[in-house]
Amino acid sequence: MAKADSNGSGERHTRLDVVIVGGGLGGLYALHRLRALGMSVRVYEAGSGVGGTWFWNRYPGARCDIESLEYSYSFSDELQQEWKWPERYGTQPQILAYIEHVAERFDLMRDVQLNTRITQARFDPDTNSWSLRSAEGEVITARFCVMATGNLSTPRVPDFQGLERFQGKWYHSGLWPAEGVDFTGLRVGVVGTGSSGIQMIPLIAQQARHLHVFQRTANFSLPAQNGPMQAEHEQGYKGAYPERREAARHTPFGVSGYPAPTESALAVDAAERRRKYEELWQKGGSIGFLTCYNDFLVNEAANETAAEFVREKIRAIVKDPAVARLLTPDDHPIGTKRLCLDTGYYETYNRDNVTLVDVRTHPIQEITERGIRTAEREYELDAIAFATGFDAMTGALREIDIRVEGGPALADAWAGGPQTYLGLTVPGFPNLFIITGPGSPGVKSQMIVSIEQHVEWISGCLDYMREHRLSRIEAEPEASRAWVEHVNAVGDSTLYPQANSWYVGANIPGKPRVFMPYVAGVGVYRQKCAEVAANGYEGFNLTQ
Ligand code: NA7
Repeated sequence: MAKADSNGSGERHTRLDVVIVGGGLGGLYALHRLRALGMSVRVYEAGSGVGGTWFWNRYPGARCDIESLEYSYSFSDELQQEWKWPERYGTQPQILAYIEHVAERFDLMRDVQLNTRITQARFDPDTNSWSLRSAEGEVITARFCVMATGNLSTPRVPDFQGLERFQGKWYHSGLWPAEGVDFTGLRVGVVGTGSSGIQMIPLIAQQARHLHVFQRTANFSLPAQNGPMQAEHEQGYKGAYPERREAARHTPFGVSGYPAPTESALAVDAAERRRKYEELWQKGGSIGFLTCYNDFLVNEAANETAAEFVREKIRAIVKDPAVARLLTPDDHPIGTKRLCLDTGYYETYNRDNVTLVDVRTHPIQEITERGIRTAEREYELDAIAFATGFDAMTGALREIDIRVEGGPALADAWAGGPQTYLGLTVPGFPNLFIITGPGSPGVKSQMIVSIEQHVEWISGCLDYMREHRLSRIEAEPEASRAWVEHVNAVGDSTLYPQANSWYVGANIPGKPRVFMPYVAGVGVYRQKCAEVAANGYEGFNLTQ
């Protein structure tokens, strides 16, 4: 049981075995698993509801790019059998409804505290425990701290001069008003053409009087081929769920039906490749492309065959050749940035009320009272939607002042890039766990597969520690150094680092350029984590 009392200063003080920061898919499952160990556990969540990413990203068109039958928890067969997904790809409201259902079904909310933003975490080496402080003044003490703070939870509006002067309304995709925004009849500007921009642009175009899209870098997008859930497909899937889920755990991206490819794109002739790409295009989704050939993400010539196929599609869809040219990506291999999925994205540029503005050639200089001024001219707007991304992967952790009493802050320890062991723990920061952190496959996988694997590994570790009467676990600096080196070596053997993506922190000025995810695949990674545990937590110092 959690114990709460009030110390002399009137501060609320709570004592727990495990404190979890973040009430998204990771934090909620951690609560469920760790509570089952009989530990006192509580989730602290900044939002007024659970759901994390799916709570905040309420922009029009927000939708998962992994099929809903895959992008769901696998830990309860009753849950996965009973839940009905209405569409092939879940929308934000559908996924949020699912998460809320899970929270209710497993009675999680009694140990979730909403509207509480953790700002500080201190480890006391004398007591081997963490003390967390919330912005609201609460102090929470716990032996273990699990950071389930998310990878895309620190929205970033670029530091444009003059934003405060703008007379219209502005929004960020990751902080969208819960009541929605009606753009009917308005002159709207969307800044950014990543996944969020590509999802919102077709829908905003349908409402706005005129939409200006401010694009710095053209992005590859594939058709989602979304649609209502087909009963037969659902039945087949659910009938094979246990096998599918198990198979998914051993694939590169954690998605069943897409095992590791064995053939080179260059080993087949052009006609055969085209046939395959066309089939994948018609089928919809991105994982098919990412796993179609074994050199898609490691060999430029192989990658170029698919990139050119998609460029041809863009040229065929977009009627104005000048606009098509601007929309055609040419600065990064396909798949090295998040490969977007869309519904009618390129077609949207054939509308009379949509204008593409090239802010690579003429960058945005300032926001004015009336709109956006680029190096070329001013655009008058009533509303601006920033789809400019996040301080990804490390942003939420760097925002909390995490440190061992008297030691450096995690943000400083990571000034040159994140240092983790297995992406789960940090040398110099005992009893701290991160879910789907940098150095793990997290963001390069079906997130829930990775979340479940991380949470289960952590709960196995805490159970082991309890059984062996251990109170402190800390990654050895040498093990972490070797892990980071390995993560980098795997990253460098691929084409990923070539792209200026949020995977390398390129969208945040001053952020060190480090390719952060571990991309050897979730299957390889799972095995590595299991081996570490089986070998008595190799690479960790465990003490009483
Ligand atoms: P992303 O993928 O980081 O995209 C951000 C977009 O905003 C991208 O097109 C950027 O252009 C653009 N951007 C950022 N700063 C500027 C400035 N200063 N001027 C013009 N354009 C700018 O974020 P998303 O929210 O779309 O997606 C994040 C993830 O969420 C996604 O990958 C999925 O996993 C879900 P750039 O490419 O940097 O030139």
